[in-house]
Amino acid sequence: MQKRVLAIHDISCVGKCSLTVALPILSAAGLETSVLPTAVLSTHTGGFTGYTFRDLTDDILPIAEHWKSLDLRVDAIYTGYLGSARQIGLVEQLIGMFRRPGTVVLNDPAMADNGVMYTGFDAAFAKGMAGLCARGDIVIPNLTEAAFMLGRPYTEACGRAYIEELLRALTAMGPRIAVLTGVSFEPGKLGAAVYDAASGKTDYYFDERVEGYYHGTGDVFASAFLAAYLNGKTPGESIRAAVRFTLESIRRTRAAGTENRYGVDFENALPSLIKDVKG
Ligand code: PXL
Repeated sequence: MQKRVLAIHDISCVGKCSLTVALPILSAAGLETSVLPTAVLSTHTGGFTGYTFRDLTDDILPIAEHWKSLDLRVDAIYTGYLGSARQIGLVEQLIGMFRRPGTVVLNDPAMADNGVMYTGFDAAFAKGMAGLCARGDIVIPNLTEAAFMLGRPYTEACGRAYIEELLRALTAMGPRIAVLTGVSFEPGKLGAAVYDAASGKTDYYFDERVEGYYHGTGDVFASAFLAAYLNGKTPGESIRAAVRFTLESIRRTRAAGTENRYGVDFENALPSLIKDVKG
């Protein structure tokens, strides 16, 4: 039977990220994707000013209660950018309503990058987000988000020992699988690491590093990881598919010379992702 994912992120109307990335990627991978928008913004908050922001916190429970009346079943719950600190507790409540044995709860604590919190978030939000991620099955932070959730200073230096200790500390919070993005052990190479506490296995996948900051790539990566994982790929295979897909999207964007803040051309990389996750 076709799997259903419930994706809980904002809708940034322009500037590809969050739901405008998660929905097409998961759908293309054969997954039915239901959405719960946490907020509607005219653009995302990175690299734009003057954006509108409609907070949908008060809609979360009424939406969840309607779904409950339909006896809606979900195979995975995927959370990303949340619109307010109050949403954290409400999303936890919603997960409690829809989680059954076997439901995969994946949390991307989309709140920070390059050592700084995104506009509008603070240390208290990071603490709340850590509480949400502690209850999930899979957590996918970048190095900044991982450090902030664990209450540690952010450091760019990341040797193998540091990464593996961070992965273990993340799974010690609760989730079975921790994925770290933005991992690099040598110049010119960038990738991801994954640790599965159930098997005790750590996997890495590295590819070419493209210089520059490409907006929305955390969401592209996490959506591709989930697409691969729910299609039966192992955690190691899923980070490989996600790194390759993110890199191809970035390469296409660089070649086209598009402004980074509008997001990456993941659409034209979808055929390769499908080959990787369905193959
Ligand atoms: O991709 C992360 C993200 C999602 N949603 C909104 C954002 C950001 C990052 O800045 O601003 C609204």
